[in-house]
Amino acid sequence: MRNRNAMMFTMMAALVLASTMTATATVVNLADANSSVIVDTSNPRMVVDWTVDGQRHMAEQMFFLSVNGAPQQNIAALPTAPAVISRDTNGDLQDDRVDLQWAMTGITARATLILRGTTPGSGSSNISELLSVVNTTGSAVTFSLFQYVNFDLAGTPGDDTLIVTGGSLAQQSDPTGWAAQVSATPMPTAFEAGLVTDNPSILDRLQAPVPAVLNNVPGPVVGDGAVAFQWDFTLQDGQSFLLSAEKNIAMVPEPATLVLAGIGGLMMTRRGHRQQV
Ligand SMILES: [Ca+2]
Ligand SMILES: [Ca+2]
Ligand SMILES: [Ca+2]
Repeated sequence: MRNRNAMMFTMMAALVLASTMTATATVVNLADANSSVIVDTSNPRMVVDWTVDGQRHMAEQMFFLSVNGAPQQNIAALPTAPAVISRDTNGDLQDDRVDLQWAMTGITARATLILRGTTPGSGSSNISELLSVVNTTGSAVTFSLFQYVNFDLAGTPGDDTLIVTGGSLAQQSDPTGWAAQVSATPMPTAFEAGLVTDNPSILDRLQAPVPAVLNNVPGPVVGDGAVAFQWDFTLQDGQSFLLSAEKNIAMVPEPATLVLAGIGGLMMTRRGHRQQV
């Protein structure tokens, strides 16, 4: 009888484990015109692919959240699986938007990603992101939110150049003409560009069991670069924080053209932004 109970328990445990794994292993494929994105909510690397006109450009993109000074945690590695909804918002029968929601005790984090591709061959693509954190714990909570983005343009990580300008704009370029840009609002508290081979790297520090602080190192870094932005904020009970980020990929004949255009645009919007360095 005891053996039979033990066997039943083992089978039940296996069933529970199997259903848990099914619930957490969620891969969302977004597609729009010349572009596709893979969001894997069970993978700590989360956004594991962004392909534009047949070229892969993204190695990984993650969010980390620190609550009340505790070490930051990768949102995709939280024990509770997120609610995931993907949908088609422009009637081409391909999902181009995904909404993710993670619930912790008294804290809810939501992320929305919307992919917009363009005509095949144009080399241009955009991801709009909205991220929110809501505090319903009943008391004030301090947060540090980090976004970590690791582009490997054209699938060749070693030949990229990455620079952060103005504290909220990251630009990366590849010698073949591919370029990527990340801009975020509100103004980050801190930022950092670095090589994934740095010891410790930005990701090493985000994954370490101690609170991370980004060092406002703008680069340029040449090689397999990655960038992170940090937002520190306090939410009273019932308050929420909203973050929006725009990511663009473009194929430009001269890589310098986009960088110069980006810097020109930045000069125009720089006034009023406080300096970070
Ligand atoms: Ca669609
Ligand atoms: Ca490259
Ligand atoms: Ca990289």
